[in-house]
Amino acid sequence: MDTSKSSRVKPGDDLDVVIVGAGFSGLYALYHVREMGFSVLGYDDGGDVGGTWYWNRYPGARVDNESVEYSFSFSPEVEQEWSWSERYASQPELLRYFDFVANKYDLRKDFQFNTQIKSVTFSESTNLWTLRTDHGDAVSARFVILATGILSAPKQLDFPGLDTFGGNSYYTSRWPHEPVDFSGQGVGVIGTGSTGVQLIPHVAKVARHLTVFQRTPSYAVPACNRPVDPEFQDRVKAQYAEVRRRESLAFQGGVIKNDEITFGLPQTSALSVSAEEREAEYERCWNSANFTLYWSYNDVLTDRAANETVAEFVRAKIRAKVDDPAVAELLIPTEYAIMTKRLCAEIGYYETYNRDNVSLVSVKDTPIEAITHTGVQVAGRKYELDSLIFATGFDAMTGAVTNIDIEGREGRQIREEWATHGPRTYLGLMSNGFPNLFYVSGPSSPAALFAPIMLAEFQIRWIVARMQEMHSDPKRTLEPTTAAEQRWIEQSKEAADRTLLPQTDSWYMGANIPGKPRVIQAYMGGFVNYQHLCADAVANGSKDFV
Ligand code: N01
Repeated sequence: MDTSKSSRVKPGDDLDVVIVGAGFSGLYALYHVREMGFSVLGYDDGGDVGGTWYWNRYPGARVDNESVEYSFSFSPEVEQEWSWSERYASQPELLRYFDFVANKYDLRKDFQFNTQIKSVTFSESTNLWTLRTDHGDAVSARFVILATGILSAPKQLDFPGLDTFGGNSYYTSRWPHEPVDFSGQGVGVIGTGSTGVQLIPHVAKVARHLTVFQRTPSYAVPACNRPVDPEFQDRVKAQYAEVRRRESLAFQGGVIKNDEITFGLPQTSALSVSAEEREAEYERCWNSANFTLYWSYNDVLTDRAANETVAEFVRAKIRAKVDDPAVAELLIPTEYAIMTKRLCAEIGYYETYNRDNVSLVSVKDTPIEAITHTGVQVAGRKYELDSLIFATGFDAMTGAVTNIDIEGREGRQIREEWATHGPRTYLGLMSNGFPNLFYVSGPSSPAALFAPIMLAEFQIRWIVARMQEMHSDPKRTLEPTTAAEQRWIEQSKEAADRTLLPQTDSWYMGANIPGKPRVIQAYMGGFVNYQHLCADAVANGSKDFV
């Protein structure tokens, strides 16, 4: 592979492409765009590559997709040269991986770090976008790729007295780079989603006392992490292209059960088998890989009764792990279907509540009243804390886009257009009124519900192919019609309505952010379908695009 290609950028040049974000999407976008001969610059407000893994460096952070799948497929060299040490890579190992790829292809030289893009404005006279940074400078480009991530804009908090806390405050999504030592401290954690579930056992081991403030309990299953079996890794490497091919044909990503690579959906209903057979299957899933319950039976995400059989299985597991029955009941979700919020992968999470130095405070019926100078106040009681950790989630899917002032044709603003009825995109890739501006893992794409890196690679290839088609004619622009957009919104809703997801308040539905329109934020029709639809969109170009 020729790594010497560099973009042809000189100061003041109009660029072909600007990429926002240096996570896995931005890295591959820059690589691919550069390979195709476009001039390109990338920006990231982080200090280095890594995106989500640059920011979320809290203790216990690790991916919950198999490492051998959560990796780039574009480079057979990287596939062969890199070896994973853990089945579900930890955040430090993931950063080492992205560093390895960035070095191998010299990607950093075309990224500007510690730079936030504040506004992106389209000129109808030049057909160029102007991007302004928080340093006050600007750059112009014909194409913009927003590789800004689905879970990168932290949820804004409005606890009364938030700024009055006199101890140390930590946000998991902006964790310090230097080690944090909680030993001897009274620590509070707000939030028990995937992040809290990973973090809490680590803090409990060192804190003098840990108080967990839980509003909604999560369903968490064993992470089933372990060192990668070298023989298994060799087997994957020997057939990587085939593994990726089969994964791309799977509905919602691949499944590796007990180091067996299996893809595809189960054909059996949970309600069609005996209770004993079902229990045995759930037990096998429970012990094999973190998310295999999703693939146990074909109706666990679509039929409430089938779903309830999984939920009851997990509830019994939680009861068995937690010594104090009253604490166990607080930790057991009863009000929503399992897997309609993202399932959490845990390592020692439930056992943490058996420790003498850990207490659980439910803030469901009695919300946090205030953050005070000395701690947190709930139902009139003051919890004194030295440190307070916020694991409170993200303005998922749309937040990273709407945080930028994006102005398209006729002064149209993305933030305003999405404020009332939710995001409007075609295929999660583009929006009407915003020509030549592309999203990777954008709102209403299968992101969040499919192997993230594979989806990003697919979308970036689609985007770059469109840019190539337009390259020879500088006047050409591309944007979807409003009709195509509307059809996509309806298709995404129909796909979601076939599942139980819309019944639960989750970030999939935008429901974790007060005031955000409650609509499905992701396409649930499966990746195979999605690939066909993206191909059809091109074939129907004259119909779906302006
Ligand atoms: O965020 P979340 P997350 N008062 O939104 C609580 C991915 N991820 O960062 O549910 C009190 O899930 C909130 O309570 P409630 C993964 O896709 C992956 O944990 O709104 N509590 C909830 O408990 C995941 O789904 C990995 O009632 C408040 C928590 O904060 C996604 O990121 C690891 C509150 C937020 O949970 C997001 O996970 C980590 C308030 N005012 C993350 N506001 C892996 O790969 C919020 N909360 C393993």
